[in-house]
Amino acid sequence: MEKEEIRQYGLSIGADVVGFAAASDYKSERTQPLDTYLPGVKSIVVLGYRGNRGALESASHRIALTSRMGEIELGNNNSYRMARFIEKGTKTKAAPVPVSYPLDMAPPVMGMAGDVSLRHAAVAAGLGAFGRNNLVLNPEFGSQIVFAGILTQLPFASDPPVTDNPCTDCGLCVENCPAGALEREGYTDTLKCLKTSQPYGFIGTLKYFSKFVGASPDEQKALLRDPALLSIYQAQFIGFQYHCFSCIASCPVGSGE
Ligand code: B12
Ligand code: SF4
Ligand code: SF4
Repeated sequence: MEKEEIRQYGLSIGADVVGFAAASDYKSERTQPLDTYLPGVKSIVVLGYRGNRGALESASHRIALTSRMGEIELGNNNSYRMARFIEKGTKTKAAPVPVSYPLDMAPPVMGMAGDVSLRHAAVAAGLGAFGRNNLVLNPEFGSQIVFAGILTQLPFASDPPVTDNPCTDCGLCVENCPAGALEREGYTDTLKCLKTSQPYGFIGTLKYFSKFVGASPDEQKALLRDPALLSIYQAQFIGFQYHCFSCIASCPVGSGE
């Protein structure tokens, strides 16, 4: 099976960009070697899905989140389909990587790294370069793009890297981050980002229940009527709940402006 057959299949099922990385070119210090997940792995097929600009710029985080959930669902669904396509067509093994969740929640990772870093995979597959917002900027879509990956045993060489970084270093992402999580270049303060972007995620849930445990019976009754509990409940069945997309939305690259 040739690269082009896989690329065309990826585009036909809804990916906006498709790239290839040789497993030896995947370099991410904080994640495990790729053969931990697929023995005999030789390459990663990386697919990118652009978000809806209107959703991203919406004043409602629920609208923005709906686009993100679509990207994640389409991404996971298509990675499964792509792995089937490769396995059927080549009699080799292929394994889809989660677009977002599930994550390893045991120490030392504790949900702070994926099994495969899809940003590093996207860079190795020639789909973009790291910008000042620590996201990977695709030359066409900027950082308004979510990545998915499929580990394969096919010996593909990497696609040519993006050598002209689309990031202009304008600093808008840093200025517009409400958490101040991007102040230090090349580093995202993950705790600051998490508290702002997922206020009803794990940290918010822990805060709510810690308050509940220490409260008087009357305070507990009031806490049970707190809208925060409903938001926590909603986040559980959605799977997560992003309230902030500023480091993507504020970036002019790929915005069409
Ligand atoms: C865990 C996670 C988070 C955590 C921790 C983030 C982190 N520091 O890694 C939290 C919850 C904070 C988070 C936040 C966000 N995330 Co997130 N997240 C992930 C996840 C699941 C794993 C990331 C991972 O493995 N990190 C650990 C290792 C790889 O990071 P690291 O080696 O320390 O690298 C960091 C720095 O060192 C730096 N870096 C590393 N190498 C280099 C090289 C250069 C040149 C530079 C400048 C920087 C740099 O970049 C990283 C940023 O902290 C990935 C999906 C996946 N499986 O890859 C999505 C992912 C990274 N997230 C994504 C997005 C979009 C977001 C948010 C915008 C949330 C939102 N509202 O959508 C914010 C952005 C925060 C930001 N600007 O950095 C996208 C990024 C897409 C893109 N175009 O780059 C991903 C790839 C999901 C996807 N499938 O597309 N995320
Ligand atoms: S907002 Fe400006 S500095 Fe930030 S990633 Fe985009 S181009 Fe780079
Ligand atoms: S998602 Fe929001 S809080 Fe997190 S780094 Fe981006 S702008 Fe900052």
